[in-house]
Amino acid sequence: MTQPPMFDDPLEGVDDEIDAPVGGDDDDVDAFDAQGRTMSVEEFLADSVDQATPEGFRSGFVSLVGRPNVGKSTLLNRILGRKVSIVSDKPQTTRNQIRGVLNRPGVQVVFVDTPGIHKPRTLMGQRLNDSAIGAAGSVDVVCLLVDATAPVGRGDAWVAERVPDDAVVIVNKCDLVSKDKVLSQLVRASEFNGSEYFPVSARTGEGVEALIEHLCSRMPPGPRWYPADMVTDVEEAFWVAELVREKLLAVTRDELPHSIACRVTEWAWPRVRVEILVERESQKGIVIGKKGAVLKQVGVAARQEMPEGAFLELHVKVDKDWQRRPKALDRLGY
Ligand SMILES: Nc1nc2c(ncn2[C@@H]2O[C@H](COP(=O)(O)OP(=O)(O)OP(=O)(O)O)[C@@H](O)[C@H]2O)c(=O)[nH]1
Ligand SMILES: [Mg+2]
Repeated sequence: MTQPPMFDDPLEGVDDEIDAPVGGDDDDVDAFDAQGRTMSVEEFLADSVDQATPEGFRSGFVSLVGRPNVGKSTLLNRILGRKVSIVSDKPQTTRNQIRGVLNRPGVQVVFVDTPGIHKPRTLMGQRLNDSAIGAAGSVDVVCLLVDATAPVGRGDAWVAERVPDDAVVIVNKCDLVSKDKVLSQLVRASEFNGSEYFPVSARTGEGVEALIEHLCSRMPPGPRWYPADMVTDVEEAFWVAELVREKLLAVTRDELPHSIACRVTEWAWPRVRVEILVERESQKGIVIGKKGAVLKQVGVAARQEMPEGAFLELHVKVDKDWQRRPKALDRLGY
């Protein structure tokens, strides 16, 4: 589950020390294009050349939507058996539509992981919501996830109002609660638009195969959108920046996780330079840590999930209030 899916034949690395400079520099290197922005399903379809549908082949798009932290990304990774979307216990981890491809005999399902839908407080929050709601409108099946451990409430209902009647309602994290609790959550969730209800655990995999089989059965006739060996279309540079952000989310708390953005500013494999943006000067020190300890820990953890030999350079930079600035968000692909 931890191997990044998209690196082919990584070159032998020359350095095995991680370089985690403590001082953020202020040079304004613009990250190159290959990251951040992921196409919406509509854009993808508009961009695709017409493809022939092999006799009897079926395919389609399935989006995973729900409030933040319900386990959408964990479920996507579980379905694919590969990690293609980062996960954390902080809300709003996912900030883009992330596509992952499942191939089964005679059928291809393109899953779309989406940002958690929430009450936005910043322009970024608004954009994340728009992106997630957009992904609920342009796919063959919408999966609405709710958390088995939290009260099914107004936030879930708000999301449910925005999904089609034939959505699949998924109660996730069933490993954490009793069977009775699962039942009562299913009853609560049955108030939502839903054609089917699945209790699952994305963590243990329980119930996931039944869900996959159901989703495969709902795919209409269609072409193979992606080659059979492709698990995701996420770009390498985007993925490395995401990995760094995931490791940062694991060690930060309160408002800081929301204030962090990562982007690759240089890719000369095996040397990769990732810039970590924070919103305020005071946050810079926290991300760097005492004598660079936090940055170093983050770099080591991220590198463990990259091909061997990667040389990661992490830099921290203040980009004041980037979450509220349209241009900054555009640049980051949010
Ligand atoms: N015990 C348990 N924990 C889970 C399960 N699914 C997800 N989690 C945990 O729930 C937290 C949130 O998981 P994510 O997959 O990041 O949730 P998300 O819905 O993608 O969140 P956003 O991207 O922020 O919207 C993480 O700590 C996961 O490890 C599950 O089935 N069981
Ligand atoms: Mg997520």
